[in-house]
Amino acid sequence: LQTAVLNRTSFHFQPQRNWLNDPNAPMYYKGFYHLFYQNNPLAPEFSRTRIIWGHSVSQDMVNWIQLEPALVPSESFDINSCWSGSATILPDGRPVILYTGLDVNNKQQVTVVAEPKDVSDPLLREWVKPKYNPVMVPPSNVPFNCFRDPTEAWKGQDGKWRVLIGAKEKDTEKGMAILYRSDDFVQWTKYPVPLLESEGTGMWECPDFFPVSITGKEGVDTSVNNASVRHVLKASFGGNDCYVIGKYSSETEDFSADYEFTNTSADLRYDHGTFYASKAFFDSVKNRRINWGWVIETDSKEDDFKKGWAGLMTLPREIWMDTSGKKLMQWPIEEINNLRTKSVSLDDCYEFKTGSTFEISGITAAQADVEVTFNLPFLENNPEILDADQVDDATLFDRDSSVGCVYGPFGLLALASSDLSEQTAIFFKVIRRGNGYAVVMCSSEKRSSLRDNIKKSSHGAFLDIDPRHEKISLRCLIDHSIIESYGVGGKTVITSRVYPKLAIGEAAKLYVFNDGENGVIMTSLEAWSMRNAQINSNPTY
Ligand code: DQQ
Repeated sequence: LQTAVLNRTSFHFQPQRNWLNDPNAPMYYKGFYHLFYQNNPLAPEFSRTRIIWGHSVSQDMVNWIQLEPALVPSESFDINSCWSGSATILPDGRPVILYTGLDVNNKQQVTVVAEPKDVSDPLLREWVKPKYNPVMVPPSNVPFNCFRDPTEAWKGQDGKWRVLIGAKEKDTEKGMAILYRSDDFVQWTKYPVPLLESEGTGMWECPDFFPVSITGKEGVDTSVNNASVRHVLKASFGGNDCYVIGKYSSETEDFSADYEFTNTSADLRYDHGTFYASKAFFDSVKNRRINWGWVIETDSKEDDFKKGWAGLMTLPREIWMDTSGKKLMQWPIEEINNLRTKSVSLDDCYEFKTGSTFEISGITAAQADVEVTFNLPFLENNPEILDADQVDDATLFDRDSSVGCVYGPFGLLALASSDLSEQTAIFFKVIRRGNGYAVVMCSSEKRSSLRDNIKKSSHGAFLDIDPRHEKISLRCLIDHSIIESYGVGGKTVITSRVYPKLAIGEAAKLYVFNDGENGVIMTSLEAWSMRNAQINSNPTY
């Protein structure tokens, strides 16, 4: 039991107890950031019939105050659960929520509107469900239980509202985002063709659709559409949050994406680790777009009952377009840095010869933020070495294999015990590809815990950089049972859940390591102990 308690996080969003899944309807309103979430308030497991909307508010998205639940099953259209949805701020400043009700009719999925009871309350404590609900029911080409998760609505050039609903076609595995339009947010008409669809993905959960500026880092309001933006469509399927980028016109209702979803590792992903059902919003206070995802537990149901809680939110991540216009970048919002306290830094260059490990002491390694940069000695192309294409992903992402590696594995060992019998390795490998080099970034949970009944994955992805010209940098946010790793300024992100038995509290250690055949140079390292955030520690109900 003690170990389970020590696996609880200190600066990640979660309710005090019981179950959390998807983030819902993030928004800023009258001085407060609001975050709602899928919640079973009665047990640390998903409920098939009574999911509600938990609700918390914050002024910095770091410290949160829990409020009463915002939406609970109460009417014929949502009596079996209030599932995911989104908020839209209307032009007059009033927020409105669209969510998925599981209705009295065998849990058919319908779309429901909810409005604040009192718009002068900045905390938006009470929500009402007008009598005209539901406002959408599944169309005939979609199964009754594959029609859910309305996006935030946006306004087209003609002034009409648009919204997407995640769906799947009847009798096929074709996933789609169905478009609805409305003049008044009450009467919604289905547009004849989906905004996007892909064969073979299965149901699209929690779609998200928003513009991203191609001229800078600043975010834009969801209804903005002009020559300086491209649109991102995200869908959650196959256990991953995948996205495509393209050009959208509200006049023709055409979204031409650069490529299609394939339901393979070729799809662009927000995060290559444990991460699902994310939702973004435009923060008008700081003109940025921020995204949150749900991180499920990867221990057992029995462990969840021992802990008394299950499910986390990632840190809020700012997202923007990279300079190529083809990929998103992500980075924890700057407010997270306010939790940084005691620090250690190394500015000299250190060479890490093969087989070396070096402890970063002087910080609380179980609750830390660390940034490290590596430089590789001159790389000469050696055609004798295996090409990346000759090495399968399982080998590439394996912490204990250096097959085909010019450099690596090298990186950090987080939440490690002093004998290294427990360690989560966040590492890089450099391999030859054609006339150049490819870099992979991985997070290996393989040796993360001596405990059994825990899923221990090896997550990995290609980092699109040329190691001959760019440094390899890594930022890891370590919080007891979660490690969020950001490669090269946020080009690739991997989230891991781990449940150490020895590497807990003061016993947890942090190391830099190089197991590769060739030495690598660490050019900088800065690490901080992180303070506890106030996360929903107030409730009495
Ligand atoms: N979670 C919700 C659904 C959504 C799924 C139910 C995604 O609305 O499709 O809790 O995790």
